[in-house]
Amino acid sequence: MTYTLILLRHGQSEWNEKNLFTGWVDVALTEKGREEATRGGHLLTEAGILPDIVYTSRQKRAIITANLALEAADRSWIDVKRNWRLNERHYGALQGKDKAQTLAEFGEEQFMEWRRSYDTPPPALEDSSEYSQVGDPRYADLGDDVPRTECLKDVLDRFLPYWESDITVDIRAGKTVLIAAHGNSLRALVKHLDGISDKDIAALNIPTGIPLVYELDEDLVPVKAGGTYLDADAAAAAIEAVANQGKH
Ligand code: DG2
Repeated sequence: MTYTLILLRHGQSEWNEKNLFTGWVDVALTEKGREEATRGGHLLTEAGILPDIVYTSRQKRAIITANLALEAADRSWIDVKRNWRLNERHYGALQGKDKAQTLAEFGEEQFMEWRRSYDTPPPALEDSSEYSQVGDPRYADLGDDVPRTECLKDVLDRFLPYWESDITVDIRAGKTVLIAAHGNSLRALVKHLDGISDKDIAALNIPTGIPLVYELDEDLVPVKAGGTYLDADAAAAAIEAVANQGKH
């Protein structure tokens, strides 16, 4: 008996296109991003892997990606659960900054430390910033605990309780679960699933809009480490592009 889990990073967002650090800023999908999401749904249909329940963050790039993919797969009717614990990593004071300019200003070592180190968060975002989520009614349940910055470890720490309390319950009930989320919230989950070390997770990148399917055994350990991208060739090229973001 195995379980099926589908991970889907949202399609290209307006700030992915502009090469800006996004984090908790709620940006829309581009037309290309919407097409990627729809294609993701078609890939699921072709593979015969149809979700029974969908989890998303509270950010519209993930929500709309899920809607478009499910519409393409004729599964718009399935139950949906949204939680801030699936949100993108809060990018702190980098939110809204250009990745290439940040690389040029601070150098590659600092840039990669902020982007990919496991436990070094970027500088905190000021509450007065236009890109702050302090006071946003969508996060009223967090009170003053809205993040001002996060490293990947922080994301894992806030994601895992929800994974245990909700998502794994649906998986163990035999439901095919779709998680539509973000580059770094999904990196945190993949680190947990595949037991990737704090050091090695720096090299893992997730492309937009291509479903990543995991078969999990009874202990929720992946049958195949790393899972399977439904379009492996497109995924390989897109992973390379994410890894090199900011460098050209
Ligand atoms: C990107 C990830 O998040 O950026 O916040 O800029 O998946 O929501 O577009 P997403 C962001 P990198 O960590 O890959 O630079």
